[in-house]
Amino acid sequence: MIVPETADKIKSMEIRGAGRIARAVAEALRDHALAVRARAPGAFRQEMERAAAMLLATRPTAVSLPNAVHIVMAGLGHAQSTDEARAGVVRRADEFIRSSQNAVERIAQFGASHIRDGDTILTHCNSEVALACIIEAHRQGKEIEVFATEVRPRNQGLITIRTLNDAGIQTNFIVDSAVRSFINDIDLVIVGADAVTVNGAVVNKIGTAQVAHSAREARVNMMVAAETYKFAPRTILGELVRIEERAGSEVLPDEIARTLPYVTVRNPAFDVTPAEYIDLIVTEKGAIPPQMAYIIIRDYLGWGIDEFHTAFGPEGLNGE
Ligand code: RUB
Repeated sequence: MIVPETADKIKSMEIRGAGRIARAVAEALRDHALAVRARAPGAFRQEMERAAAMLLATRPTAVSLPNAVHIVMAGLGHAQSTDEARAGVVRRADEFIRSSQNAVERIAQFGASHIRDGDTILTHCNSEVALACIIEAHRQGKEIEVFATEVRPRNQGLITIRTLNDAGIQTNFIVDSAVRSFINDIDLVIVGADAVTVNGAVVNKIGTAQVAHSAREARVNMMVAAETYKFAPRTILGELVRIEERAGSEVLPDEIARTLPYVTVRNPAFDVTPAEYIDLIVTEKGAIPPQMAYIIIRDYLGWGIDEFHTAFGPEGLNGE
């Protein structure tokens, strides 16, 4: 029952962060393909599509999730037998997971070269790939210091400071609203992304746009670390990225909310930072200005979901 379990863990945020969600989904589809008993290829496909739909319904914003699902499901291809279809899914899932891990490593290298010895870096939320850049710079012997935000309401900042502490990196933990007070001490902001749209806007954890605004005002560079599978192909077709709004109880306990009949708690989990606030997006294909997002979608993801399957080609993710 790996698919319902994975879906529940993504919904409850036990599994969270766009890259980790994408790999968990690929793993769940692979294990499901191995477990499905259906004999006829049609029935097998139906079972896989049901599983994919369950995973897709978990969280709406991180585009890495539908991208991973489409990449893995393309393994079904035009298989003539269940065995062939199963093998296709398993191969695509393994390729995706491997290629996602490689992408994080490559971005860490590229991203670290944008960090100078002596830099103070600010990061918001908990991004595996943003932290990989910071940790790689530290590993290269650069003396760096980090400011990490708390990230209300789910406190992902706690995961970030533990990771930085374990790496032996000097870190300052601040509340989200303290960013403006410290921005003049910062040399570089590094965040991750849940989605990058065709016009180079970056969707990331709520508060990112405020951080970007402060950084722009203080002339501090803002770098986004994002694998190519976080670019949203359907934004080329005019589709908007849906911003998840989570339960108000994450912000204000129900027992208090109940006593305040005129108060509505709003809890959007993500916001949108426009391209003009972002200096650089570091992908595994290299660093690009946000205005080049279209090229990444066109060259590495295909034009839209329909072309998506073929664009990745039989060799797997990004033709690698
Ligand atoms: C996580 C978040 C992260 C991106 C990138 O939000 O906004 O910055 O997903 O993360 P949530 P990564 O905690 O709501 O999932 O670089 O790890 O993919």
